Amino acid sequence: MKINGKEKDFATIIKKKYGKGIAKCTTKELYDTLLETVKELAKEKESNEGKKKLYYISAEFLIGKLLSNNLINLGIYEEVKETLKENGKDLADLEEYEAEPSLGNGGLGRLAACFIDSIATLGLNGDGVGLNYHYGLFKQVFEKNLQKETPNPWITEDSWLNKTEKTYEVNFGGFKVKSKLYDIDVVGYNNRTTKLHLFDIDTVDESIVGETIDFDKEQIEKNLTLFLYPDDSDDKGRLLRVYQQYFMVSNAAALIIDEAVEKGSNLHDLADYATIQINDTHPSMVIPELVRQLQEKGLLMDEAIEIVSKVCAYTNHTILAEALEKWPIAFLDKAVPQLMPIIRELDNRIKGKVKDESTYIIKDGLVHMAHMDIHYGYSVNGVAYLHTEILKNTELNNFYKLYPEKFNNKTNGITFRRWLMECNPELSALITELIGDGWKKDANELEKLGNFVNDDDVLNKVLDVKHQKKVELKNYLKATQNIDINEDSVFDIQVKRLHEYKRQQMNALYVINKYFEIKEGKLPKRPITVFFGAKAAPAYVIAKDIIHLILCLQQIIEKDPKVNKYLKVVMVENYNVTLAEKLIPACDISEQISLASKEASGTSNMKFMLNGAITLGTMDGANVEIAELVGDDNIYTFGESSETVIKRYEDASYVSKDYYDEDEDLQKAVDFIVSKELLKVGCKENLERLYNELLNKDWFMTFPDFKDFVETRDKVYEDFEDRKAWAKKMLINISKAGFFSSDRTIAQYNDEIWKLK
Ligand code: Z15
Repeated sequence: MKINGKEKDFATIIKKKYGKGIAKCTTKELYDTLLETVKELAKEKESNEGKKKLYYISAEFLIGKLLSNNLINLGIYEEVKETLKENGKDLADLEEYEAEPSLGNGGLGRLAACFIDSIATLGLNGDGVGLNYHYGLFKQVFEKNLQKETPNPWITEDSWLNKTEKTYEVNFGGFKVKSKLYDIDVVGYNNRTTKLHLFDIDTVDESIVGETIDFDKEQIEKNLTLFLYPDDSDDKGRLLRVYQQYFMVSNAAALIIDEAVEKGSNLHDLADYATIQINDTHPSMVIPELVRQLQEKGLLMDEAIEIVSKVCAYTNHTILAEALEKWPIAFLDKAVPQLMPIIRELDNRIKGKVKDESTYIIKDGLVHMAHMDIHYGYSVNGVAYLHTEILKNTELNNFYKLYPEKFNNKTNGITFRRWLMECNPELSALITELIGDGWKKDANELEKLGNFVNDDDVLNKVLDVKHQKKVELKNYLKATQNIDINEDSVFDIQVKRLHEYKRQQMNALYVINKYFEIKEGKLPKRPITVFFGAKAAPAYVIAKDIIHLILCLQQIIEKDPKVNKYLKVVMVENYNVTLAEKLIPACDISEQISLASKEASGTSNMKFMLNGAITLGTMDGANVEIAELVGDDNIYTFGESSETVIKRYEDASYVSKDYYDEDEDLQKAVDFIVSKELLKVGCKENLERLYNELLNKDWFMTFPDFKDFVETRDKVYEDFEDRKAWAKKMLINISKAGFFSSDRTIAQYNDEIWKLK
């Protein structure tokens, strides 16, 4: 590898630094040195310095560990791995040593991370802007079959953060703070870099955090960037969150103005220098804040608003009402009083010209952030075809009627560097052996794999790779969580945040049903391992009850000698990006079972498909596009359509009890939640609450889909036994995954929204 133009090898660097060979170094010494080396290498790479720049503002960037990812993108992964191996060291140990920065909750945060990887790789002039949370998301531990949350520090002395000199003053109601900017260099797979800007303040006090994640919410100077708000698609809204969001966007706006002026902007032409992508409503206050800062620089309100409307674009990631932020005026008056007059002005202008009151920004004492984004942004996009259609025709129909030209779709994508090359080098090597390595730069080339669907030798190799990844997962879970797994069982996996709309509870009902079948002597042809991985928001009671149910089932089935040979439930602890990278390549069946219309896109569905898992899913989110691409023979879909579901909500006609009364198997499964057996290992309060919730409400309609789910899933297990036919499905899925590269998504954002050179 080259550093500052000179050829240097890792062994020489180590020798110079520690006066000893690689073999004699500790993991920490090796890791620190590689970190430094990669940082230096990243600095040498060029970034795009074009006139117009994209600022992707997001409250979350779930970047995951960075060492191996950076080595791959720098093109020195193999070289480093080999050098370590020659000296009796394993890169995997260094990977384990690295702390995972959990600066995101789930899909939305991980999407932002994939996007900056693709922005760098495509060589676009675009940066990420967010917050430097000291603890990120909580660490999940299980105790007595319940989720406990503990703090998860990730910033070590030598981290990927580079301290910069940038600092801004941010005013809150009654006090002000000084920001500090930390940058992470994002290395593209193409000799290009870009930056992730994470703002922080010096006064944050980690010592106010104890064993739990509770802390004094009042002392803003001390806690502003301590934690990532741990809710996902279920925003309960809190004052601290407003402080965080304003801190983020005020810094972002100042940075944007600074950089534009530095490049020669007179601010009247700001739209030629900057475009902002607002990631969900969390950064929406950037609209009034940018107006405010432009006024401070001497622009008049009219022009400031006009400019901001040419700069800001909004992405919607959900139709769940509780995730569309609406802040009480009182919150904003207290935290950011300087913004309220501007927001009122923005609202009055709409009230002056738009009749449809449902689109107003301020209603009943609440500020509707998405409404502000749509009126004052130049683009509104959804994240999958179906999702965008639902926005246009249902959820945001009143806005669509006002501004049809603003609405567009950008189906999500994932970076194949992390989600194939890094997590599955074996499959990557097989693909390259078959079609060359053009797919690494152009994911559409994966289509060429279609030529091998009748090649028995290739099909066997595909199965071999899958088997190897299953063995690796088995060993990893044994070493890290002391879990025993049968690698010859079918690996059926549902990993994602715990939310009722994602319906982990329906998966659990399936497990109960299977448990009964086995007890009655109806044995599956092959043992089944059902994996779950999920964190629940700490305040989301029912979600935690569902975790409790799954952990209780795990225990009961484990202890049942009649059943445990055929069925195993594994709820992995602390599901995160690192675990995703181990689970996904090992998966046979990808569970994507959200209630149709509710999952905006999903992105794990794409990662699983890319790694040769077959989807068992509803016609929801991006599953619809997966089905379209692979065809009916290569995906298993079930359940009611989004139209049926939407209608059912509209006429409020759903009564869960009716389904329960009709279906004996369903009844048995639901009743088991409060059976003697379960109450022996679980908590009465949690289990009864969950039981009642399902029986009396079942808001996400698991009962109507239950029968179809059971039948379809059983068919999947049956089909799995025809190994050749299954391998063919796997290969077709991999070959059709190219569309889901985030390089494609980002190219579309650029062509149709940002228009950067
Ligand atoms: C989140 O992870 C998503 C949406 C949200 O509104 C929030 Cl607050 C968090 C997810 C969607 O649930 C998922 O379907 C989508 O794939 C992902 O964003 C990225 O668009």
